Amino acid sequence: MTDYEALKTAVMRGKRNDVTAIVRQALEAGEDVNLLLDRGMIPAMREIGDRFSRNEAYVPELLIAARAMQAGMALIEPLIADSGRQPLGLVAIGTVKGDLHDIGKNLVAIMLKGAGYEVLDLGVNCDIPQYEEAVRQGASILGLSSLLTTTMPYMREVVEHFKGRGVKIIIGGAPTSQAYADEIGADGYSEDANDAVKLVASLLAGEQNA
Ligand code: B1M
Repeated sequence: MTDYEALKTAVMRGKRNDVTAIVRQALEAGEDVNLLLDRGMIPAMREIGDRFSRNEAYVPELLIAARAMQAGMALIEPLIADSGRQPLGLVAIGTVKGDLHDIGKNLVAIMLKGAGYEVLDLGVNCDIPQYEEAVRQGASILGLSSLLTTTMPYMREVVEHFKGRGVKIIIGGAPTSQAYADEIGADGYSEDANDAVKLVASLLAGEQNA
């Protein structure tokens, strides 16, 4: 049985080797990947963020926690993503211009791959020409992630840019919401990575029925 508290502490303290060891051991024991994320790794990032808000942690601590989180995710990704099935559709996802947060976006990409979608990961600090290129390569859904209130407005610019083009745009990230998606005219919002998979499935099903 995995010690989720130890996993959470290891991520928060940026103990990459400890995170790798705990996740590896858990996976070998057949632990549910979602439990590792939901009880250990994601709460760790939330808590380090709360400490940052209270000036009890600083950017370097966020950074080393993020690296430890990514080390754990690197072990999890192949298990979820490599299904070898025929892709269900092409989805592009990127963190919007000005924003460098990529852990949530990476998680959404991993879950989408695991659900059988082909994913074009556009990375961070993604501008309209990059989303354009993804559409040129055949993406019918663009996923926009933002973690900063200062980068959210760029989502509106992307939505407006693609208006009337038949490209579906979904948004997510902590400061965003369904209300914000409605306000800027996005086709959907999801709160977390699992929800994003359901949203993509329903949008693509809608396209097929149209
Ligand atoms: Co930054 N940061 N950060 N940070 N950081 C936050 C976001 C912050 C809330 C911390 C705080 O003050 N409590 C705050 C934003 C405040 C605001 O705008 N209101 C903040 C700040 C201020 C900053 C800087 C400005 C700090 C500075 O330099 N003074 C700076 C900005 C840099 C930039 O982007 N230009 C900065 C920098 C950084 C680091 C580089 C150090 C690092 C990022 C490393 C990396 O990503 N590789 C970092 C981190 C780690 C965080 C926190 C602690 C953790 C974010 C995270 O990874 N969460 C964060 C605090 C917090 O979130 N509580 C914070 C875990 C992840 C799994 O969750 O990303 O929410 P999340 O993703 C979820 C959902 O939101 C959703 O699904 C995911 C999985 O369930 N989701 C989607 C996300 N994208 C989606 C897209 C979808 C659908 C769902 O469809 C397309």
